[in-house]
Amino acid sequence: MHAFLKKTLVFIAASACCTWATAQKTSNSYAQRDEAQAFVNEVAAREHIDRGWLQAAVNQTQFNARVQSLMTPRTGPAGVKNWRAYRGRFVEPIRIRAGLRFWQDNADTLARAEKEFGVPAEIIAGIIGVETIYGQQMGGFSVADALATLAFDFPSSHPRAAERAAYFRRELEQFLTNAYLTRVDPFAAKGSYAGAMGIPQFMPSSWAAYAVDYDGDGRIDLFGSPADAIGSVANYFVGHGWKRGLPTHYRVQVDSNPQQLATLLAPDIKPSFSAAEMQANGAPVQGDGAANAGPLALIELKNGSDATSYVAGTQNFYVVTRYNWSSFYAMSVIELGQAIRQARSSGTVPAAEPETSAEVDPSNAVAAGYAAAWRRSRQASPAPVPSN
Ligand SMILES: [Ca+2]
Repeated sequence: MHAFLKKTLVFIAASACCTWATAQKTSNSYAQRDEAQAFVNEVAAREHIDRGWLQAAVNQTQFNARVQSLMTPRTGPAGVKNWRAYRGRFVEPIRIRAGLRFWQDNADTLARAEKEFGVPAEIIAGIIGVETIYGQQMGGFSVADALATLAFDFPSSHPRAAERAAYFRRELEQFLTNAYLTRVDPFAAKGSYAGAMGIPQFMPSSWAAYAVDYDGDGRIDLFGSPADAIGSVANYFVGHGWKRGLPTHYRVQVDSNPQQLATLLAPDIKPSFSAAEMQANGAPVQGDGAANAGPLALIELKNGSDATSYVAGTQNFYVVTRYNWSSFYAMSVIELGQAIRQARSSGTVPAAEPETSAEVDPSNAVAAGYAAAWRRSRQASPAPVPSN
């Protein structure tokens, strides 16, 4: 049966007997949804994309219940935050070995990016390792369907549902615009359930703003070109304020009283204190950090029932969190990159057997997906949300 006729018949049959909600369940297409058609009218009015093409593309998008479910906040008590457990999922032998290979295969490009953008190779390698294990796990969701689902059916139980839906409508518009302008089939793109794509898991807006052709073949390919991924990650960091030569963090000794600690933790991951102010609040920064000129943040890394770890994060630590607004995420990126660099310089390759089952345990895959989702939801939002 012709697809349009089939959809129409399903729609009519459902409307005849039941509510609209039933019709939604019967047909997953957005072709008859008011929100989707309003989106077409709104985007077409901006005239950077042909209306007929846009209409056809939006009409082909389908609701994906799994995308909606994965984005739905879980109920129940939050688990105890544990930095060491989180770290163990990312700074582990499988990722370090894959990172060594990636660095070896792309050493010239990483060195060029470090020189041109000022972003260390180990930070770039850390990001790409945490995101996709160097392109091994780029996601299998239809990006068009995922973005349409989150634009038109964002889970209403989310505390910022309206804001998030608006964000995903903008991402859907950008995704379709990118596809239209580059003449690619929007339904060929696969990615995370939040619509992040390729080796560095870029959202469409990041792709449009920061992706670069870094292998010089005249096109940007974040799915197939490690060089384009490397240049794009470095450019993303520069675009978010990366400072060449500045460490991401320093060691800090914390002897603060509860009031001082509350003062230092109030701005969360936003660098807000001079080294002198840190010291005055009972948290002297160690080593070179004592002479750091820029603002610092006291980064709290809870370890379950064990003693909390702290570091003094710089502007560059904050920039890493622009990829994912989470101190756990940023520290994992930094420490994975360090582990790869150390293995590379010492020639010590970690054992093949992982210490954890991060790569085979589906619950960890979901957790990693959540980390990515939080990144997306935080990336576009200035509203403060708790970090890990
Ligand atoms: Ca390229």
